[in-house]
Amino acid sequence: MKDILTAPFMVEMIRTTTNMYDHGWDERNGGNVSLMLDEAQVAEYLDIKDVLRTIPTGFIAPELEGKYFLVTGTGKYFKNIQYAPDVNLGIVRLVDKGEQAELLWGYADGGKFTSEFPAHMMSHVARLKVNTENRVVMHCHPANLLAMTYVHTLDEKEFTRTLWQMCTECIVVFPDGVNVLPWMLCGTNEIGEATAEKMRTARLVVWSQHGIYGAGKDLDETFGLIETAEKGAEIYMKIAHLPLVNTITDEQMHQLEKRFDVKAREGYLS
Ligand code: 2HA
Ligand code: ZN
Repeated sequence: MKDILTAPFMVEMIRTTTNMYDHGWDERNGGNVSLMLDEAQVAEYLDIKDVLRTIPTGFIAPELEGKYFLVTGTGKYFKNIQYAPDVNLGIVRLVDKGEQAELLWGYADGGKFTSEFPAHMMSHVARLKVNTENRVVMHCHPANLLAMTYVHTLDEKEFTRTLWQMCTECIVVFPDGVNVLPWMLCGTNEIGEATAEKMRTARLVVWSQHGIYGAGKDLDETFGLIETAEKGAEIYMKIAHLPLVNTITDEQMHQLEKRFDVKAREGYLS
């Protein structure tokens, strides 16, 4: 059996979460990431019949029965993942229609997966229906996106249009735009279901006064998605209090659609 700490998915997870911490997106125990793995991928490094513990999930997700996930641990700090991956991360397999998670590796201090596990798993279900290649759900607390939810309308079309106008790349990177949830209690099945519902139409979902969720096919792409939205929000927070003299017009947005072969969310451009 090969050493799991050398697995490309593990190396990438450690690098990405460290990078997220370095960006200031994951203070203390803020943020959580889940990466779907193939059984064959896992079996190269672990005896998949060797279940260390079984942990109830508190939700039902039959679509994810038998699926494997590498997930950050509850109460754990992204800052520490690189130094103790087996304490701060875990690999689980969902069984019993998703009601139980079998721990195959990690959470070595007796811990378990993130408190936002429902939002992650329900979002995986929603995104897999749109794109079978989706493997990653990522949550974090980038300061400018968060700040924006205090001073900008939470109307999804307006929020999206503002971000698109802040840097040329935004519409190219997230043509589906950004969906927005009002403040809700985190860690619950309710916010999980609401997030998943929003994930049906966009890969980015803002949690007002809390943070953001992103979904994508790999860690790099999902990180880049959030990074681009956060850059847009950063520009907005730099200019929102100043007189606006120039912007990117809808006509220019249409040029970007053509040039980069993307289609903006229906009805969002004039
Ligand atoms: O796990 O970010 O939303 C810490 C959080 C909860
Ligand atoms: Zn959070």
